[in-house]
Amino acid sequence: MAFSTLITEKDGNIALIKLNRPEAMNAFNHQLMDELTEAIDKFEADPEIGCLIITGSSKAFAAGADIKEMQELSYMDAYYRDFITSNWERTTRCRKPVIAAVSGYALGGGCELAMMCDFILAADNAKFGQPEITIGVSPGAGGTQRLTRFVGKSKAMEMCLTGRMMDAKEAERCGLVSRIVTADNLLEEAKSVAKKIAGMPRAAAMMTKEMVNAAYETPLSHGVRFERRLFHSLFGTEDQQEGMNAFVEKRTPHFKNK
Ligand code: DAK
Repeated sequence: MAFSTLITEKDGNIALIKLNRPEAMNAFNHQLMDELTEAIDKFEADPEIGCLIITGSSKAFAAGADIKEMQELSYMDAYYRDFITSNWERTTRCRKPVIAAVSGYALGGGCELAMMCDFILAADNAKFGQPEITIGVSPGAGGTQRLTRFVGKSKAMEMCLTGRMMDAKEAERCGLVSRIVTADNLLEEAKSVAKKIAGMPRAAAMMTKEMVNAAYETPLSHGVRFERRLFHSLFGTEDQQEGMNAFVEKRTPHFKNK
């Protein structure tokens, strides 16, 4: 599939989606968002793929929505056209695990996209921020909500009200990213983690993703009950039998994603 704002690659059972608008620090225009949606559709439907990675360049994961595209927008345009809403949350609807591999700037919509992924691996040069207020608006793709859930009210409020950027160390300390690797190693490490996830029994991986995500959207007692229901259902899979048999027989399991 040929895209003009993305480079995609299939590597065995994992897929890599690289945002590619170097002239604009990977800022999201309509075309990029449409292509990202199409790429996720394609990889989600591909039965070989068990995990996706979204990444950018070494300089920028993404500097947010394209300000030059937004510049002339009136309220009526934004409202009636449902400005960049139709395809914005595709990442959150992907049922397969998605890793954000962030190097350089992840600002505004870039930070929001990274937070829509299941976890963020950060390069040591990563910088996260919600600077929308400095151009007269506010986060619009979940930044005030997701950042607050990741890092707590005080830090989220400060970042959204001042536009201050957070470096990788601070992001790791406050739980925004799962861990930091050197910029040179980012892609290699992201691929290795993605391969590990893609090698897990598929249903268990997809259901585990659903369970963790439920923690953000339900009271604890509902989340625990939801977890239990899915946990029980995994006993209906061949991979559960294989995994447990292999453990008892002291051999490597051979999962069939069934
Ligand atoms: N949009 C368009 N072009 C951008 C851009 C952006 N967000 N960020 C950078 N560029 C362009 C620059 O204009 C420049 O282009 P030329 O001048 O060369 O033509 C080129 O990329 C290189 O940028 P700089 O020269 O500025 O490079 P520096 O290294 O000096 O600085 C920077 C890098 C990332 C710190 C700086 O470019 C910067 O501050 N960029 C803007 C960051 C920002 O304010 N981001 C927030 C944008 S608002 C929604 C969904 C999403 C959103 C809203 C709603 N819905 C679902 C409703 C999201 C909104 C936003 O993200």
